[in-house]
Amino acid sequence: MKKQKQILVIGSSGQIGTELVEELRKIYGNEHVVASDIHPPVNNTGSDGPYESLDVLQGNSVLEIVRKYKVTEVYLLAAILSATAEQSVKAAWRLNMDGLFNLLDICRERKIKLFWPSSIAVFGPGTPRINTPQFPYMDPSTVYGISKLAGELWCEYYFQKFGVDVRSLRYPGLISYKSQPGGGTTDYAVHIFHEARKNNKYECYLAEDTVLPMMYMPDAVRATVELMNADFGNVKVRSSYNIAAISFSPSELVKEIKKHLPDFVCTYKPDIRQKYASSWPASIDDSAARSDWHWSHTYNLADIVEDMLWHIQ
Ligand code: NAD
Ligand code: AKB
Repeated sequence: MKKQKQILVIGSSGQIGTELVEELRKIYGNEHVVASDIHPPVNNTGSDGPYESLDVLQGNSVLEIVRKYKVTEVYLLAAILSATAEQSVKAAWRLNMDGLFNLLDICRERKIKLFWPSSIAVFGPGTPRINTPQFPYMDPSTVYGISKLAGELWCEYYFQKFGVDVRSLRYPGLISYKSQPGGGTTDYAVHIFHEARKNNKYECYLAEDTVLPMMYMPDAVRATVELMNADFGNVKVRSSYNIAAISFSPSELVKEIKKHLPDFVCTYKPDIRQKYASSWPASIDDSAARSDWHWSHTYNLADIVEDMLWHIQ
């Protein structure tokens, strides 16, 4: 008989955590998925199972929770995202790196499986922008991207040297309606729906032709669960997998929204986030994920817009 998983999600109150906890509890049962965050969940989400207030930078507290629940699998989501990180460079580096080290060491000691997300922010101005390969030249220009690239290398190191079963995805910009995004460059693609519904207008901080890779949250959550459940031998990339769904620009998104809300108006006033976005890929080659563990996305742009507008009333 397979051993029952005991899962710990760290950073569970955020954009991904809110939905990942929900999905993991559906699959494994509420009591087998412990949500944890330094901030309590919004709107009582996640209250259908155990929740622990936890600062990932306090290694001993993490270890205590791991022991208390006999954790076998951790999803480490606590991080500071690209735009916020640039305003608080040292704090971002500390959280994004020390948080990861705490978990890599605990997982090594206790033979725990670890999921740690990377990002398209690992790529930089010198990386090919179209169909960015799995292993291209990488020169991230944000502290967030640098921390993610360093994190990928540490994951690979802990796998090679200590056998830690750590798995990772380079998420593109994620679109969702259940919680607000946490301070990234791609957040416009969520805010725009709320503003469209509320005010029928939006001022976008990226230029209208800035194409970025994006994904709907249900696809991202499914990819995460599928990667974690893939056979050990099929997980051949131990830094982080490219995964992709769709790519679009703000003006293409606006065009799709206008099919539902014809009076919606979007204006453009690029700010510093334009610089980060311009250094990231426009599209991603995720053939390694597709062939190693059979990743494929479900939602295209029209599906996402329809579903987002339906849920945000
Ligand atoms: P988010 O900012 O919405 O959530 C992060 C959560 O971590 C927050 O709830 C926050 O309270 C919590 N947190 C912060 N400091 C903490 C600490 N010291 N201890 C415990 N918890 C703490 O971020 P998200 O969008 O859910 O992203 C989760 C992960 O996925 C991050 O590593 C991020 O870099 C990565 N990622 C996200 C996206 C995206 O578009 N959302 C894209 C690529 C990668
Ligand atoms: C951000 O914009 O910082 C995130 C990401 C792509 O990592 N959404």
